[in-house]
Amino acid sequence: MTIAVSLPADDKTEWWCQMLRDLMPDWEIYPIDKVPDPDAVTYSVVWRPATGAMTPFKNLKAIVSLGAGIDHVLADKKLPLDVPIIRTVGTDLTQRMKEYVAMHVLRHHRELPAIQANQSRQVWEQIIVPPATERRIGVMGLGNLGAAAAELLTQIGFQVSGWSRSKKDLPGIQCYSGSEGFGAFLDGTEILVCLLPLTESTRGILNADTFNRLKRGAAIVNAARGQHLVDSDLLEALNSGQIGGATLDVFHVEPLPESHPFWSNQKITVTPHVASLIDAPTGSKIVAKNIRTFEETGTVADLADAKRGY
Ligand code: NDP
Ligand code: OXD
Repeated sequence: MTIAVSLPADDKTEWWCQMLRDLMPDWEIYPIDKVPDPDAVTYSVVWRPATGAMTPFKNLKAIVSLGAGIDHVLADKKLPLDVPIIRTVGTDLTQRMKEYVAMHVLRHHRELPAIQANQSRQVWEQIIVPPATERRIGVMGLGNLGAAAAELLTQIGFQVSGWSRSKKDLPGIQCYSGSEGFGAFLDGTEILVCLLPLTESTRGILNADTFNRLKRGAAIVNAARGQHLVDSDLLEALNSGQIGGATLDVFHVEPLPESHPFWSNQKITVTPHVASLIDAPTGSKIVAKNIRTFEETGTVADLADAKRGY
């Protein structure tokens, strides 16, 4: 009945431990480096655990990812692959992502970066944009987050296409699937939103070939993982004008290094992996519920598939 908690920052680890202790008084909950008896650990709760961090725990029943993505767990090549991984998802996470996507799609749609640049030079230029009903948005990934964001975009009035691994049928959304549907999905897209999980099939998917199929001047919103994007291809596409602007929330290295060219590129908006952060008070309730349910039934709805990678 012991839970080991591991986040990159000690203060955050302690914060999550305290939240979980309040909700699970019958459990022993320790920061991973303070666990007194590794054999007693049956669950670990982790965000970006160190390589080999799970190795001492021989009796793990499940690993809880403190996030929707599990790539940060699978990145550990010493991970015991037979241990189930539970995702931490929920209405808060979805709501926050919907807000982020709507805000940045609307920003690109209404040319706000150009208007702000004009303001800084005291230029009064009325930029006329088409109504949302004439703007084509493509959402990559139609899971919890992508489907919800795509639905909200249709409610605003955009023409929305979505792309997933398996075929979907979502009201008001033109759905494409698989590698065979990718080209048609991209053709004519003016704002491309990435909400894919990071897997070997999706790594580097935001690359020059993808950009070249979009409408000239298209915008990119990447709120998924930095490794989806080929950074140099984006910089080139921004220089050539094939891509008009980008909003990036996630990066190959986080925090984004000071010397990275994205910081100073006028066509890029950098946000510090905040599209949809789970806060400990809300997230700990989901984690506690999932651990209890898993303990009682041996499964939960939010189980990831490690073989599939998400
Ligand atoms: P889900 O697992 O619910 O959905 C993933 C979607 O991607 C599914 O529709 C899936 O298809 C599709 N997909 C997976 N692989 C492929 C592929 N090879 N080709 C086409 N489609 C594919 O994930 P979530 O919506 O919960 O989260 C998505 C990602 O968002 C997370 O993995 C994480 O990386 C990122 N994220 C970022 C946050 C941030 O703050 N920036 C916050 C939370 C998440 P199918 O439906 O057929 O399985
Ligand atoms: C997640 C994230 O995967 O915050 O939940 O990136």
